[in-house]
Amino acid sequence: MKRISLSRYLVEQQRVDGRIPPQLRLLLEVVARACKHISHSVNKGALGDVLGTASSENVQGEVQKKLDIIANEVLIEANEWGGHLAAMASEEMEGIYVVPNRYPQGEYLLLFDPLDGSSNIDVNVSIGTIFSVLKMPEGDRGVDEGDFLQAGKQQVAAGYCVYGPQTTLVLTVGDGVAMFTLDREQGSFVLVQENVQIPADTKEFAINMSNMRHWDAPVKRYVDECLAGKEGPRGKDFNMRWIASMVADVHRILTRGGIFMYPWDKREPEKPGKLRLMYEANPMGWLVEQAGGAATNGRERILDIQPTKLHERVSVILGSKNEVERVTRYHLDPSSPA
Ligand code: P6P
Repeated sequence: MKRISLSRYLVEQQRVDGRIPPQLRLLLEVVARACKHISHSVNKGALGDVLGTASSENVQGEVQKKLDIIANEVLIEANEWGGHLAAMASEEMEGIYVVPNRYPQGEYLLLFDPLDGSSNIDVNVSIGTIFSVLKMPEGDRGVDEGDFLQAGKQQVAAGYCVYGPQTTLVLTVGDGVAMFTLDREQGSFVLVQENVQIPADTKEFAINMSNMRHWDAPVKRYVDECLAGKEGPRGKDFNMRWIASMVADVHRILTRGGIFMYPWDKREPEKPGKLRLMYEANPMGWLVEQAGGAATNGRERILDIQPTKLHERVSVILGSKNEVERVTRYHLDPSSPA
C-alpha cells in the first residue's frame, strides 16, 4: 500500500471519487492539524503543566481536566478560522458555538469530544479525540441547536485520533475506513491502512465488569455465556479487555475485532446509557459499520436514532457483527437460544 499523506489521500478522495467536496477536505485537514496540536500537548504530560484538574465542571457535571479544556480550545480556535463551518458542538460545552463573521454561512457542522477518556490522562493511558461532521440543513437562516439534531446516518465524515504509543487518526467519509499514523519527523499523518475490516466473530469482549449487578438481563446473559467458556453454550473461551477510553477500545476492535458494550444499567435508570449519542456513539458507530461491523443500542441501529437533544445519552453495543447481532437478539427475543 502506498505510504501517502492524509492530505494527498483526501485530495484523491476529492478528485478520484468526487466523494468529498473541497470544503469538506479542508475542514478535515483543519481537524487533523488540531489533533496534531493536541497530541503534542498530551505527550508533554507533567512537563507541560497540563495534567490534573481544572477548577471547573462540564455540562455532564464531570470535573474537567486541564487537557479537556486545552483540547476544546484548540479545536474551536482551529476551526473558527480554517474550516467551512457554520457551528460546532462539544461534549465540553453546554450549547453550540456559532462561528462568527461567516458570510456566506458555512455549510458544515462539527461535533466533537475533544479528549475522550480523560480519567486516563494522569495515569498515562491512551486517550483520544472523537469527531463527527454533518451538513448544515438547506436554507440560509442562521444556525441553531436544532440543526445538529440529525440521525447518525446523515454524517458526511467521522473519525477519531488516538493518543497512544502512536498517534493515529482513523477516518471515514463513507468509502470505508482508513488509518493514518503521525510521523513526527515529517509532522504529517501517513496512511498505514485502508479498507479496515472487523472480523465478524470474536473471542474478546469489552465491558466494565464492576457494573455487573446493575445490568439488564440480556447483557448479563451474554456476558455469563462468554464467562462459561468452552464448557458453556458458546463452546469457546473468551478474553476480556476494558481500557475505559472508548477511543482505545474501539481502535482495538477496528484492528483485531471484539465487542464493546456500555449498556443501560439501573444505577441511573432514567438515562438510556452513559455514552453520548452525537459525538461518541454516532461517529464510532459509523466507523464500525464502514469496517463491516455493527452498532446498536441493544434494540435498534444507533445510526437510525433520531436525537432529541445535543447531549443525549445512549446505550452502546458495537463491534464484530455476529456478536452485536447476538446481544441485540437477546434484547429483542429473550427466549432465543444461544
Ligand atoms: P467507566 C470515558 O470517560 C468514557 O466516556 C469512555 O471513553 C469510556 O468507554 C467510558 O467512559 C468509561 O466509563 O464507567 O468504565 O469509567
